Amino acid sequence: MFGKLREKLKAFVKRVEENVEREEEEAKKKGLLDRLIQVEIKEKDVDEALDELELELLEADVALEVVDALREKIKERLVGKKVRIGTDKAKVIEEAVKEAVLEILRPEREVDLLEEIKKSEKPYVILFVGFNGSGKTTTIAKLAHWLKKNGLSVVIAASDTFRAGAIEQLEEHARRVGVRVIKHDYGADPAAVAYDAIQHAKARGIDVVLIDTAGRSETNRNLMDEMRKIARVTRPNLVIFVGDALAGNAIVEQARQFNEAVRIGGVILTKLDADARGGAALSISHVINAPILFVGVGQGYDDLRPFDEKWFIERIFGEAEA
Ligand SMILES: Nc1nc2c(ncn2[C@@H]2O[C@H](COP(=O)(O)OP(=O)(O)O)[C@@H](O)[C@H]2O)c(=O)[nH]1
Ligand SMILES: [Mg+2]
Repeated sequence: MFGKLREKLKAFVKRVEENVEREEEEAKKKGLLDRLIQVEIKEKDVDEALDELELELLEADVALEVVDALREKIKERLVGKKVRIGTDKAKVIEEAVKEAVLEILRPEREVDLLEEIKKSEKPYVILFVGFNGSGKTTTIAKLAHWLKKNGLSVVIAASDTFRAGAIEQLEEHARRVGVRVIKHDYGADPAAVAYDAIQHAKARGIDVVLIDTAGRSETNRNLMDEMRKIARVTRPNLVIFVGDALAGNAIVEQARQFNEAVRIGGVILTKLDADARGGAALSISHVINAPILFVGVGQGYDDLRPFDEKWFIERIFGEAEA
């Protein structure tokens, strides 16, 4: 997981460390070391290393604006920093990089989903959006399972009325996690299905409605228009964008599009168990200004992990192999 990002950031730390060590050597040669107890990290020690890092991050699927922001933040922290002679320079440099990454990841708004659901009027409605194959239906089953484990009742709206087999696939997942599905026939209006599910939940005091949607639309209707209509009819408490981490930078663009149509409040990234790069995870919340709520780390119903920045940082910089 995130192997590439890990490798590149570590390589950057090493390059800067070498430069700072060279500064120390030069000071020694000039006989300055007696009086010197610390070396200062200079702009030239980081600039070239940052140029290289920039390219590598783009290769690792980090979005351009995030690369720029990261560059600024790392530079801000490193240039002018004084490192005591004989201390572990790599550690000091790594700390600066970690802080910069944390700042990129930390959302402006934290969302505590269980808290929000508990304090909201019933039912709490979550609309799931994302392209075909991104993992929406699987993720809905996982989330339903997680919500049930946390003592909440759930109903699912089968609003993907377009893709062949979508309703049966959802019903099978729902059966396995023990949750009811509200459905119409294929070709039905997805907004009407979602509306019925909400009425059903209201009538029975169900806590949460999860709305599954199609990732592609009929040729005569635009996907974004369809999402707008569902949102208009159902007034969801939360719109979750589900993105396939393997699609890399493309999902950042997808999220941007959906975000313009229906304001995204949270992100779930799937298939992180197979993600070699990690750039999308680093980029997405910064770009659309919404937190990553969970990550999918496998195909089982328990393979949904609440996301937090510290866990991500540990995958990147920690001892545990990513
Ligand atoms: N390895 C892995 N596969 C996943 C994950 N989430 C979803 N998938 C798989 O991705 C495929 C598409 O998922 P689906 O839920 O049908 O996507 P949808 O079209 O957005 O509804 C399925 O084969 C899922 O099993 C995950 O976290 N890890
Ligand atoms: Mg689906």
